[in-house]
This record gives sequence, C-alpha cells and structure tokens, in this order.
Amino acid sequence: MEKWIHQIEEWIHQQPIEQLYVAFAVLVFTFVFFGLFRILRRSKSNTIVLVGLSGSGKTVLFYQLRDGSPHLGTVTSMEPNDGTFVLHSELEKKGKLNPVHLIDVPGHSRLRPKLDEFLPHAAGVIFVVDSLDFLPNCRAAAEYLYDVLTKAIIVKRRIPILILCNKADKVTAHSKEFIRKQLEKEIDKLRTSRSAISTADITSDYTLGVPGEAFSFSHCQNKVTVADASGLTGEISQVEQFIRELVRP
Ligand SMILES: Nc1nc2c(ncn2[C@@H]2O[C@H](COP(=O)(O)OP(=O)(O)O)[C@@H](O)[C@H]2O)c(=O)[nH]1
Ligand SMILES: [Mg+2]
Repeated sequence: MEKWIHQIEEWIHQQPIEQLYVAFAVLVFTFVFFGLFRILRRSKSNTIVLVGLSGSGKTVLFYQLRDGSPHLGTVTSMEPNDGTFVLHSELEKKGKLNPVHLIDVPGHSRLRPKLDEFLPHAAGVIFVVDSLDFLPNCRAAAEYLYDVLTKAIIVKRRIPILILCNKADKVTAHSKEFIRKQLEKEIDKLRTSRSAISTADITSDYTLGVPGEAFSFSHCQNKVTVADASGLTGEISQVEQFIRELVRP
C-alpha cells in the first residue's frame, strides 16, 4: 500500500505543474456542475397544482393526501391551500422521502389568475372534475380545462396533466371514459368558436389539436391522462401514482 502511494507521489512530481492545475480544475468543475444540476432538478420538480371548478373536491383531496382524512365541514376556500409534505399513505415507509409541494388553487374565476403564479414551478397539474354533477358543469369545466391546456407555460414546458374524475364513490358518478369523451367534444366546439373570434380578442396562447380533426387529448404535446378517485373515501391511489411519477420519492 505504502509503496503504491509512494509511486503515485513520484509520478505526480514528474508531471508538469500546469497539467496538474488543469486536471484539478476539471475535477472541481465537474463536481460543481453535477451538484448544481441536482439542486436545480430537485428545487424545480416537487410542485403539483390542483385546479378545477369550485365544488369539484380539490380541498377534500388536498386534506386526504396530506392527512388521510377529508376534514369535512370546511367552508369554500378563498385562499389557496399550500403545503409541503410526505403523502399520508407513505408515512409508514422507511427512509427519507422527498416531500411533495401541493397547491390547491380555488376554482372561483376571480382567483384563477393565481394559477399563473404557480405554473412556472409545477411538475404536474391535477384537473379535478366532479363526476356526480358533471353534465350541468361540463361546459364550464371544458372552458377552464381549455384555458389550462392552451397556456404557453403548459405547452412549452410540456407539463403533464391528470384529469381526475372525482367522487367516484357514488354509483351515479359518470365514468372517466364518458367524461373524457364529453370534455373532448366540448373542447372541440370551443376550439372552433374561439378561433372564429378576431385574432385581437384571443386570449389563449396556443391553439389546440390537429386542424381538421376532432379534438382528442392525445393531440396535446404534453401528456394528458384520465383517472378516477374519491377524495371523500380516500380512494386516491391513481392520484398518488401520478404525483410520485413526477416527484420522485
Ligand atoms: N361523494 C363525494 N363528495 C365529495 C368528494 N370530494 C368532495 N366531495 C364534496 O364536494 C363538496 C366540495 O368539496 P371541496 O373539496 O370543498 O371542493 P373544492 O371547491 O374543489 O375545494 C363538499 O361538500 C365535499 O364533501 C368525493 O370524493 N365524493
Ligand atoms: Mg376548495
């Protein structure tokens, strides 16, 4: 062992000093680079944003993910719920888990601009839909979803979106397939009506889908998936899976 160290020392002394400096600099640079890369990746990627119309069940879902309980009896939220935590279902797991930063953005149209504050840091968006009271709200939900899907930041950063058909605990809830098809139909209509408006009035940043074809979520550049859940009863495994695919534990 000592012989080895001695040999290495001798070898180093034989090298020109400039070469040693260069080697050292390269080494330091590599460490700093990878360190920064990891920090940036970490700090960017743990925010998940909950959006959807008022009454779709975002706040209940937020509590269910955080505490494993729906905390009923809370009033309509006017301020976003915001928290950084390890998911309740993961508390028993061993080892240190990467916490999730979850934001529940109230669906009230006056508060929707808040969404733009959160999206630049979002790793993913969960769009919550009420599958019980779906038909009367279909148009409004599609309009909100259309606005989200056409935001420049969503398209450019290809932020994945989960359309979550909530309240699946009730037998009268519509299926996620039904909801997906209805939303696609409504968005298709919106696409035609909104592109008919003079260009000066168009507020959305991007157009959706393939021209001349009926709209399908598969046309989106970002990944759009559909799942069902019940925030009330805690059947939220598909939500947790979506979150953990984006925020690595
Ligand atoms: N049946 C059923 N009701 C739910 C579920 N999630 C929420 N709710 C009810 O829907 C209403 C609105 O929920 P809330 O979380 O306040 O909706 P938000 O406005 O999107 O935050 C409340 O009365 C909840 O009890 C669910 O999974 N199943
Ligand atoms: Mg709420």
